[in-house]
Formats: sequence, C-alpha cells, structure tokens
Amino acid sequence: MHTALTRSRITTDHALITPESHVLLSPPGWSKSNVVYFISPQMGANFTMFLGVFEAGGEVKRNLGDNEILGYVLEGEGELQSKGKNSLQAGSFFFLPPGTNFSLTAKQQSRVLFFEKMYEPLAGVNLPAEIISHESKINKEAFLGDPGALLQTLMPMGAEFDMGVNIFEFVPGGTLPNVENHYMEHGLYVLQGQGVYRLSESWYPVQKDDAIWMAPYCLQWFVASGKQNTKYIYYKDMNRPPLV
Ligand code: UGY
Ligand code: MN
Repeated sequence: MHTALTRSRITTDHALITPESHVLLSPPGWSKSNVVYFISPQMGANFTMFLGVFEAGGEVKRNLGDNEILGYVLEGEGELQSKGKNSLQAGSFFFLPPGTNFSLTAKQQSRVLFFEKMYEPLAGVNLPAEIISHESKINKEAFLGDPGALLQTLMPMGAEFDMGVNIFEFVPGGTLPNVENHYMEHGLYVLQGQGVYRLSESWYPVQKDDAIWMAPYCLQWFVASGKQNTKYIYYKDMNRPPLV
C-alpha cells in the first residue's frame, strides 16, 4: 500500500484504526515490549484500549491505582503475577480491580489486548474481585435467539462490575439484529474474519486486527462476510446508567 494511504478514520463519534497507521510506543513500566494506543480520553473516550506487543521475556509492571484493567491474550504465552501466579495462553483473559499491583511477562513473542478505565464505585457495593480465566470456559449464547450471532460474556453481570467485555461470533451473512443506539461506549478489536461495520452514517469494510471506537449514541450495525466465521471482542461500560 502507498505509505500516504490508510483505511483509518477518526471522527468525533467513532474511529477505525487499521494496522498501517499503528505507532509503537514504550511507556514507563514496559520493557522489551511496545504499546499501540487505539482509544483514549484524548479522542473523547472514557476508557483506553491498547495493544501490548511483547518480545520473548518482555514485561509490563504496573500499579493500577484507581483504574481497573482487562487483558486478553491474542497470541503467545505469558505469566501473570498479581495476587498469585497464573500462566496465560492465547484466549486467556484477566480482570484486575483497582489498587492491583501486577506484572505480565511474555514467555514467547506475544500480543495482548487491554481495556483500562477508572473504576466508578457504587455506594453500598463492594469492589470487584480479580478474575483469571480462558474464553474456552465461557458458553456461547445465541444473541437475542439468533444462532448466527453467538455471544460470550467474559465478565460477570454483578453491580460491582462497571465494565463488560464480550466476544461476538457471526456466521458469514450474520448481522447485528438492528441498528443499535445506546449511551454506552464500545472499544472493539476484530479477532478473525471480515465484514462491514456501519458507524453513524459511514460504512466501513473491516477485517482481522482492525480496531474501532464507538462513542455514546454512535449508531452501529454489522454484517459478517467472507467464508469463515467472524469474531470480535468488545468493551462496554456496564451497570452505571446515566445520572447514577
Ligand atoms: O453489547 C452491545 O451493545 C453490542 N450488541 N454492540 C455491538 O456489537 N456493536
Ligand atoms: Mn452496541
């Protein structure tokens, strides 16, 4: 592709970030690893979505402070040290509540997708607990009864959780059942396959390794195309309706 061209597009209510416009950074706390920030408050979002790209032996070491984080291993293998030690493979995910000290060390070249935001406490509700699991342990449910759109809900539904992360799998030709309009935001990463995303009044061909931000009230719809199922992982804010 000509170096002056990109499929990326940034608007006030949505963004598509495609691999040819990635910029690799080395923030404090990261060694033998790089970070690509897709989504941040600088673009108007209330959370961050970023990719950690690790060499073998690469590491991130952080104290989360007021933030919570969910990491999903796209590829590779690593070890997470938080409350205890856990080994991670492709498809593993971990949710760490605010105040957590953690380190993640890659055993081989690895890519990990992260969603991070400031936790919003709710009066009378305890802080959420750490979760470390694997996508293979989560049931696939037909979304609104449609077996062509299967949803895996990685996070529990309890009121202590103010963010949710789901994996959506569509058969070729599968769609979101309607053009969604909601106050919640999304950060989305395409894991497999391809399709067309409607974001507001624009329609984008999207494929594996594309990242998308949808602001509150960004009209959204998706159709999967291609010959294999399409999968994407996405974040949404949960359990904190407006004015609560
Ligand atoms: O959970 C959701 O709002 C989801 N159906 N949205 C989306 O996939 N764009
Ligand atoms: Mn939605």
